[in-house]
Amino acid sequence: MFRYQVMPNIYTFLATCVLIVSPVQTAAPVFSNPSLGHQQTSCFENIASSSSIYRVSATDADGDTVTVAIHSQNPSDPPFQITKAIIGWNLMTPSLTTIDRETTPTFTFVFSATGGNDTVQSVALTLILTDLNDNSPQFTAISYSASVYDTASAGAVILTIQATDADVSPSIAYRITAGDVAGTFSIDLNTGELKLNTPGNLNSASTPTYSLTVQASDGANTNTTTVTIHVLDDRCVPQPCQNGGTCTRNETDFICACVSGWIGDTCSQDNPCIPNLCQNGGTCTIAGSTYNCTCTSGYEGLNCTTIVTTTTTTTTTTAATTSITTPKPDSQDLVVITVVSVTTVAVVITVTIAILVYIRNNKR
Ligand SMILES: [Ca+2]
Ligand SMILES: [Ca+2]
Ligand SMILES: [Ca+2]
Repeated sequence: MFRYQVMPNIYTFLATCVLIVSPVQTAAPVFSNPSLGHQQTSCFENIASSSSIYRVSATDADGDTVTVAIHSQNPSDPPFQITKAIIGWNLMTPSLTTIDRETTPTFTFVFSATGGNDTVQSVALTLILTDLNDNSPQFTAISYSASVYDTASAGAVILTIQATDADVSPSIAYRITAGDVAGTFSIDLNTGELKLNTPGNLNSASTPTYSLTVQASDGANTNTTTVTIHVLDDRCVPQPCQNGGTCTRNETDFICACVSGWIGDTCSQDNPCIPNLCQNGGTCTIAGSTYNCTCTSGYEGLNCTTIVTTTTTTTTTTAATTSITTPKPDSQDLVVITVVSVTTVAVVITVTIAILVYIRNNKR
């Protein structure tokens, strides 16, 4: 409170002035677009660059000039633009490239508005790109290959060919466009299952391979691939396995699984081990067209029927022991043995002569 005395001699004027000092009150800009509850917009992908796709609106109650900018963009690339329009501001697509839904299906923006000394940010705006059918179907392999036996039945699925499409909800149709003049094969329009259509056409000798061209179409765009089909001779037809054997085929050969009692590549050979002729627990082993027995302990012989005796074993052991323990006679021993032997022979001869003389004398 201040008092000023202007004319003290004439009259006293008491003026009371009340000064209230307060900050200047200005209104901040307000966004009307986007606003809470209205935070989504859309546009087609591939729209021309620098196209206006959304109107941003913000006002300032003070009448200050409002400037709008993109505060943030996610993802940040490619960068969108914003330009002043007669009314409001236009969000513009990037100037150097078109936007692709398959690369970035959505963008999110936050705008800023500056009026006077105030700057505010808008609520987030989501831009959704609307799909266009701008991609061709892509096969899951560069080419395909499969085999079919010449005995396969009609309708047999040889392989399934698949293609994908980057666009939303693609509907892909499959067709054979080349390589099947006789209609030997067919392909399911929707699933891509390649099937045998006419089995009678298959001949591994005359037509060992087919090369088909298969097309995938999304209604607007197409792509093709090559499918090679190898026709195989079914080695199990006619049945090569005899005597109830089961045939299993592969691409170049067959294998027979024989029933009990039969062996050989085609189960035509009698199994010499069935019945097992090895007695007393002996093990039978096939040896060509005959067999060998591996006997259990205590048995021997072709069929393990001979009992290995203990005597035989003892004798053998004794002989072996003798052979090992008896020392060889040295030269002195040999002289003694020789003298004894000569003496013995002399005595025998003398006795023999005496007996012969006695017999002769008695005969007389
Ligand atoms: Ca696209
Ligand atoms: Ca698309
Ligand atoms: Ca497509």
